[in-house]
Amino acid sequence: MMVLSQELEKHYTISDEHIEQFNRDGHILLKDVLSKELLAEWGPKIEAAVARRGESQASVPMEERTLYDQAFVQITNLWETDEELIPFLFNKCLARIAAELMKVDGVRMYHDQALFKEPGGGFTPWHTDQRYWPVSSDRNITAWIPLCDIPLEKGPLEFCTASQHILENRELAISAESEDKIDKMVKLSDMEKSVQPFDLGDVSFHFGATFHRAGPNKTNDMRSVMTIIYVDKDMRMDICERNQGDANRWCPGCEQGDLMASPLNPILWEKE
Ligand SMILES: O=C(O)CCC(=O)C(=O)O
Repeated sequence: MMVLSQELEKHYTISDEHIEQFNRDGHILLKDVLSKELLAEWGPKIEAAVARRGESQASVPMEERTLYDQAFVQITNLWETDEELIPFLFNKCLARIAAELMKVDGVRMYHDQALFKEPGGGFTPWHTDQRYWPVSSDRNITAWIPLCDIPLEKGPLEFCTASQHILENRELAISAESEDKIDKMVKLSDMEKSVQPFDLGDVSFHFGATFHRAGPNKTNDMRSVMTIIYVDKDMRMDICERNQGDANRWCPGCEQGDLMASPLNPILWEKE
């Protein structure tokens, strides 16, 4: 039996079919990537860090919040504030999967974020992530890591399959407008919407360019999810007005055209 700390370094084998599916559909759900035992160890540590940093956001009553803040308590870069989480957040296992799915030789940390949808929390509007990010290529990816089982009524991630190439509506910020316009676009297109429950241990990956959303949390329990966002290790900065805030925050000191290699963007896995 594998020692738990070794599991974070393990090689989870993905097949050529997985890679093809991911690059065709723009998303993939991989089963049993992390063990329930490992998540039983790390989940409570992440939850404790989120409770410490998310207190003020969570204390505002749901009906007084913006649509965005109803969707989740969002706590970013736990690795910077909670050093004990670094072994989990910098793990080689997920970083290697991210690199292999994107067909690149290595990946860097862009940032991490906890996305906890509270009991009664609202839906996450349709959007693309890349709208916010100062990236010069499409080789950027999110690992969405549930810390609990997520049945359909708890708001699992939903994707518009093969939408990573659609240009329409991709500039929209997360809002009622993005939900409305993208929903209409998806319904009028022949693209499929994909949503499925997650079991603890499953991890999904999506390109930053893929349209996605999540339903509300209709249960009485927290939908606790950790995410890690990776970019190709050779990613260069492409800064514009829309992503200047993210560029300053996640890649301090990097200018237009620079390698995305600030002290906040260590390489987490690369081919030997
Ligand atoms: O967790 C959610 O509700 C949305 C997640 C998301 O948009 C993302 O991870 O890119």
